[in-house]
Amino acid sequence: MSVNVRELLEKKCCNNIAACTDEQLYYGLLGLVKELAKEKESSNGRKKIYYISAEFLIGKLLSNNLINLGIYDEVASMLKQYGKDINLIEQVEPEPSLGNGGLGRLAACFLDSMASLGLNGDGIGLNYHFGLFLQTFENHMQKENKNPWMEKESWLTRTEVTYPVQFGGFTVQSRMYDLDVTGYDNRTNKLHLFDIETVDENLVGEGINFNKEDICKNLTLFLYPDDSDDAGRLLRVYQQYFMVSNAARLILQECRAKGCNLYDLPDYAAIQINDTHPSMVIPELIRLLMEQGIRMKDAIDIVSKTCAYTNHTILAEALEKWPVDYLNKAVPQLMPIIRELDTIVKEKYADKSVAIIDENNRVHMAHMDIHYGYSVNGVAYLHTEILKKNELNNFYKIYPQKFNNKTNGITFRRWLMHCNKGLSHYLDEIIGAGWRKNAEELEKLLAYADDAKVLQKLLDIKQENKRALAAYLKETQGVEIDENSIFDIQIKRLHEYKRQQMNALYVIHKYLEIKKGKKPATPVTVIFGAKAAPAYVIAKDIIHLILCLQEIINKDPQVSPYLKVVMVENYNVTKAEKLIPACDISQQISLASKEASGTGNMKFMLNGAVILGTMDGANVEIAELVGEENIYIFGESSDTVIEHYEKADYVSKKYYEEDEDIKEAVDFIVSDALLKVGQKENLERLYRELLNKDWFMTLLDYKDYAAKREECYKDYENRMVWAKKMLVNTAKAGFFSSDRTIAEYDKDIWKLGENQ
Ligand code: 26V
Repeated sequence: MSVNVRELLEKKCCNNIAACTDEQLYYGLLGLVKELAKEKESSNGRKKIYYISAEFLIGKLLSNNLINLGIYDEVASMLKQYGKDINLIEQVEPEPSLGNGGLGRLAACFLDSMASLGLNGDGIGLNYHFGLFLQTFENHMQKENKNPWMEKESWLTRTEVTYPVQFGGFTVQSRMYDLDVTGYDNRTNKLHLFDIETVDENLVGEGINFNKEDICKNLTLFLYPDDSDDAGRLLRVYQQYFMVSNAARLILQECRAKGCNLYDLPDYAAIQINDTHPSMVIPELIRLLMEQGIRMKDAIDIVSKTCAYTNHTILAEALEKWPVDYLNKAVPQLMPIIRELDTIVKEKYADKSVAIIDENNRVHMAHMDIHYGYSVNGVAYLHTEILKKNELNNFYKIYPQKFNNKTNGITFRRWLMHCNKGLSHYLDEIIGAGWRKNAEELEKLLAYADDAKVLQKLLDIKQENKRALAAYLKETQGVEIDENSIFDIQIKRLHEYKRQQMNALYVIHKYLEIKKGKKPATPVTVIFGAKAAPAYVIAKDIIHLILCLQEIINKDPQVSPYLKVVMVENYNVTKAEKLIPACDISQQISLASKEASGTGNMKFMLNGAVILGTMDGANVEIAELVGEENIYIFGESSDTVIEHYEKADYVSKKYYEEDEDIKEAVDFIVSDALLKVGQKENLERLYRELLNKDWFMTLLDYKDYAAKREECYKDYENRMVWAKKMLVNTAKAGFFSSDRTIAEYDKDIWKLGENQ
């Protein structure tokens, strides 16, 4: 890079870097990055991909941008000369938590890969003033607080793009804000976030409560507002329409400017609908095309060749179905179009399961996407197969050619180069830096699988990362953990299907075992990080259980030298970046068939952690790649699980009654020891849930899980054998680069190359 970053930064920092505070330097660097990013903007390419998503969980941007612009090392060492530490400067940046979990983080990784591959592709979403709630723990319970991230000066750039957006009975005026998406040694794309100027942050009262009805003041206030009541759900409809109406207008405007006559829209734009949240873009585009004088039939045809849909879950409760009443109230102009789309489907197909509007007057958003989009993709091999064979089988029979798989991926810029500099530099040393551009080159590492020196170095790097995590947890949460213990980690959203409760049952078992005198060869630190949706009662009960266990176990002098439990407060992208490189064992223990893909699993393997997991989501592909000696697989298969659901023959109580260990662990939830620190109501509810329902079959897999976990711990004792597993995991992670995923999306779905 030829720019003189020192000069540029000095210009932004009054010529005196040494005298600047970390805060001043952060803002100086922010300005510098914006300037450099601008030079790489490009108007190349007729066709553009528009990735519309209600969530972009981008995380902090400074380091990522410096890495992608190729000046991270230069900036870090220059600052060091002035006695400044880039790590401290990074801490000044607030994290934009504009997503819930996997889906939002995937969208952020995809934007990074599009720009890094030089694809003409922008993201479109909403400019939430408060991201996913900030989590604190009080009395061993989760508390939600607002999570601001915007500052007067930020990565956002206000644009002059603004549209009137009409709702039933009133209109709002939008404004577009842009974030630069810097590609790794490549072009700069944009993330367009729409907002309104009338948002009132003072609407927020205690915690995250606010008046859900005042749309002009609350429209872009919160990410994914609580939808446990009608007002919350309706607000989501307003948000979704606002997002897609702006998106549709922007897309049409950009295409027209490039000479598109609207009939040839598919030659200028591909629109990826990320889950069903942006689905209303289909009727909205049809409506806007008709406003331009295009006949409905033609408008439908144009839009059907432009939009493609990605499914991220098979959980029925997560597949959006909006009541017609809601849509009539919020977006009455769309209902005639949706009705017509539904009529066309009903005239063609008698099968009620493929209708858009069902007998209860609910609009199935995914059904609209599948009928009126040209591609439907799942996010891992197993997931796509389940969609085809089970969940969406009736659609697959109609449109087999639309269905395709795109196994998820992660950006190695953030999830290795940024978060694990020790490993990154060592990889450069032994296999060269080619992996930074071509992830498959990580396979070169396999040549060192039996090289004791390399294996020892991998262990040393891991140890260093564990030390750094221990120091961070001490500083931020005041907990002390043993850096020489096994770091056994489960970090992800809290959901029963992900089965944090199964992990907790094992912790109970281990605790009771140690109390009885059976000590592990190496101490174990079990780390959790998870936010529960504010209205998800059982998920919050599981957090309560884990926090109570943390209290009891860590304070028990007999046990705590051998077992510790840590629930990381406010788990987010920044914390993931510290936890993942320090992990020995990664828990990926969802009930088979339920986790569409998972992307944490990929981040962990890349950083040399070994997975303990079920044959679910992308674990299936990971297992295939690393081989059975480098992953710990347990539990029933997805076929068996699906059969249990079909026959409704799973009875958790049977497992409880027939197994002493299970009974002992489950009973402990309502034992005197726990009731002394925890809340009776929460613990008893969770106990009853496990015994009488256990919808995600925790007890079905528990025994196999506990046995595999023991095997894992035993194998860890032979450190060289373990290090080889670490090496193979890193070496085989290349397939899970989001550059590969995005190249596949482009080749099979977007086809930008053919349309330039
Ligand atoms: C949404 C909801 C909303 C209502 C309450 C329950 C519930 C449960 C799950 C969801 C799923 C949201 C969509 C999502 O984040 N899916 C994740 O997408 C990732 C990227 O494709 C994938 O790796 C994860 O397996 C999948 O869960």
